[in-house]
Amino acid sequence: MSIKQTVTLLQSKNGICCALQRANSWWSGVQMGPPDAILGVTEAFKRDTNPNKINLGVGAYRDDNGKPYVLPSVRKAEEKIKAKGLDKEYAPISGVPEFCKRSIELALGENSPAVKNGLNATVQGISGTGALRIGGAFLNSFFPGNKIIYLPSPSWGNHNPIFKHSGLEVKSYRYYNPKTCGLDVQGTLEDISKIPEKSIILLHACAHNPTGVDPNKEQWKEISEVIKKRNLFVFFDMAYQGFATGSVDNDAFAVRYFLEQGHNIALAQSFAKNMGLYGERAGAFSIIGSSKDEADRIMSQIKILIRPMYSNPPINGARIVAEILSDPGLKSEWLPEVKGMADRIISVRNKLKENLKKEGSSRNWEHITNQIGMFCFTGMTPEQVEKLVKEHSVYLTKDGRISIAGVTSKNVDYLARAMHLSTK
Ligand code: CBA
Repeated sequence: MSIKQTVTLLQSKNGICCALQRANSWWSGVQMGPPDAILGVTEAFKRDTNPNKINLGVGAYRDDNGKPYVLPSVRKAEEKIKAKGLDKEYAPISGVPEFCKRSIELALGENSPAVKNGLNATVQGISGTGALRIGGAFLNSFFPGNKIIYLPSPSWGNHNPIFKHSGLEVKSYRYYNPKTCGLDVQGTLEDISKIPEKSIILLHACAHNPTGVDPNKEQWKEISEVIKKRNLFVFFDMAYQGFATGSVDNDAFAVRYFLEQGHNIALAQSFAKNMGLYGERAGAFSIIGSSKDEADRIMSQIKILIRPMYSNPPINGARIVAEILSDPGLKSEWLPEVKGMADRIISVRNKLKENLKKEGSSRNWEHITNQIGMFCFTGMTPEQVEKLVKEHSVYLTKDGRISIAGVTSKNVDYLARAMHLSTK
């Protein structure tokens, strides 16, 4: 065998060539990053071999058998779209037009004066995350006040990186009271009243993530008042319309009320949860301007921002949403499906609380049923969370948040026992 042949053999057998390349790599300075605080939980769950394991990390709805749920209205919409034999051409930069129209109508209501007068600049986003990111880019380029966004404390873990990545400065205001596991309304109002005028404030429209704590209508009114006094610009994140109360209209209360009160808002929407379109990445970003002409100018600039980021969005999920929202028959099938998901979550909250009592837990678990939406912020300490994960294979985020949507009538007993054993 010649030397050349031997080297080739060694290269292919032992990967020597690769080893040499690695030693001289451009990337030897790249450090290993930490796993994502939420999606990393799913990775750890998948590695666990315990047959009783439960994944309550990511906010993804499961049916009562713990299986992902594809909504029947979505299946029907897919059939109808297939029958149309549509092409696969690019969408416009701003997305599928019917999707954008129907999304903003769902958020603001079909009779919304803002929609009727064409005050909205609405574009399709890569689900809720992409919609927030477009919003961040627009605000960073054009917001005429302080380029600081104030987030509730705590907020969804991805808000901070999204807005930092957009170039905005990120600060926070008090929101959650760990003593009551409820809203710190005094703290919220006090902190907002101290935010420098002409800054940006982010509000979760409903089903606050991670706390499951929403202001009631009166509290929303107080929040609107103080925000108006401080002349702040409101960015609503509405990732769970329908998931909190089961009604898409009730859940849009805050957004609609703020508009009525004269706030000019930005809005990020997601159809991941309320249509179960997680991987389809269908979302929308809107700015409500003060005239049609202003909305047109805003739209032109948002398109200029989108074009170098991803050119134009994916069409499939947007077509499904448009089909459901524009067909009255399909829409009337979808609405009870959303309510069904919200109701299952509410019933499982009750079961979990009852079972904790049955297990003999002396802790106050009232917040499990007082909180709303996909998540329960349990109030468990990091040590208790670690116990739950290590000793019982119940996976959740380190802050003690559990996705109630992953609890079922089959695993609720096991979960209650595990929570009791980890917290007593
Ligand atoms: N805003 C909020 C408040 C959210 O909770 C989420 C999803 C999004 C974005 C926006 P999407 O881009 O998929 O439309 O959602 N948050 C999670 O449910 C999860 O999907 C969660 O478990 O926190 C995530 O990506 O972290």
